Amino acid sequence: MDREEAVKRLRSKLTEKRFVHSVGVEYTAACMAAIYDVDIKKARRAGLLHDCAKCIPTDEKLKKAKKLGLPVNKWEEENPDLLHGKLGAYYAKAKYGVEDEEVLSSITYHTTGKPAMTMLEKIIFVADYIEPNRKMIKDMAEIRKEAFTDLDKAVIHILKNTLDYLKSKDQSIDELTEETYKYYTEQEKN
Ligand code: DGI
Ligand code: FE
Ligand code: FE
Repeated sequence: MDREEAVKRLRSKLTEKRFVHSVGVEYTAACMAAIYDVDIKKARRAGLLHDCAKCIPTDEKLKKAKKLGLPVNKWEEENPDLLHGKLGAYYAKAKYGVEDEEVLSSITYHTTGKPAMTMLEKIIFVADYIEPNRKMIKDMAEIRKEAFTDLDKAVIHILKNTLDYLKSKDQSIDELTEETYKYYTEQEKN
């Protein structure tokens, strides 16, 4: 599917705000791909589509994931919005014709990250957080600079701030978010 067609479909599935965010991630990921020698087309496609399942109502996310036979863990059961990555990858393939496995996995893991991410997976994880339409939350200016100078540092910084935020709100934390943080902080020491 070409971009125009994907955009048309995406517009009908997302709120205006979420669509604008998605295009922001598309272009931010493209810039980062240029810096880090990653395929720009793949970065754009993953960035554009990463939240394609975000606007499905929460309870429907859980129903659809189960119906499709996607694995649902206890954190996702408790907080089905976490499923928009897995569901997004499913729709990217089924409805937007994405076949590239790395694009699909970048969509799957864009919220939690995962240990040993590929460059593209890291780029989508970071671009999602820093794209220009995002609010200036804590450390944003610093994280934006790290994104273009030291990608792993940006990954760790984002995970740290996300974990702090979730803990301050007493929200349950997906094991994978915690594992990703551990993996990258351990790795930084070596
Ligand atoms: O979909 P976006 O808003 O663009 O960004 P996202 O997919 O990174 O989702 C952001 C939200 O996900 C934010 O409110 C923090 C939350 N989040 C990230 N990791 C976890 C999490 N929420 C819970 N409960 N547990 C997590 O491990
Ligand atoms: Fe998301
Ligand atoms: Fe997003």
